[in-house]
Amino acid sequence: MAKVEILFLLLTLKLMSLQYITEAAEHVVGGDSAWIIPKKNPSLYSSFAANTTFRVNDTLVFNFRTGAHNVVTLSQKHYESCNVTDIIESFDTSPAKITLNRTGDFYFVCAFPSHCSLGQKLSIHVTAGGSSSLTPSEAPPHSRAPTLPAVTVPFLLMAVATNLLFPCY
Ligand SMILES: [Cu+2]
Repeated sequence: MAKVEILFLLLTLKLMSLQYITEAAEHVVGGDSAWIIPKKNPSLYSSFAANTTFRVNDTLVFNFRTGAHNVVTLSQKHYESCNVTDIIESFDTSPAKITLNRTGDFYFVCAFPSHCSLGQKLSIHVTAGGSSSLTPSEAPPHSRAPTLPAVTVPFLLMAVATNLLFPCY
């Protein structure tokens, strides 16, 4: 009886870890500082970008005072020069939740006058989704959560069975 319980527990734990790996993450831009002019810490957003791994289908959350700031996406060229006359997309209501729907670079700034040049800007690089332990060739492009359990459950059962066959007697 104990073995059945252990098996159930192991299976549950492995499925939970699997779900954790494939689930898209939500990144709060700037953490507790939110989306502001980073006067006290000019490198706030560049360090946030450097210390975070962004994957396809992850979401960026910009928290700010609606009407005092906004979030717009720009081309790289306009991002570098804080040129907010050629906006790709604009998000004016907080919290602005933006899903990273592709790999590559994204450029966000606040379009309020001089906020971008005062450091309210964020550039990120988005990599392909999935577990970091898989190389790109091992990870099929459509291996998102709905299909992955069907493929891996037999494998997990084998792994659990192996655990039971070779216990520490
Ligand atoms: Cu602003």
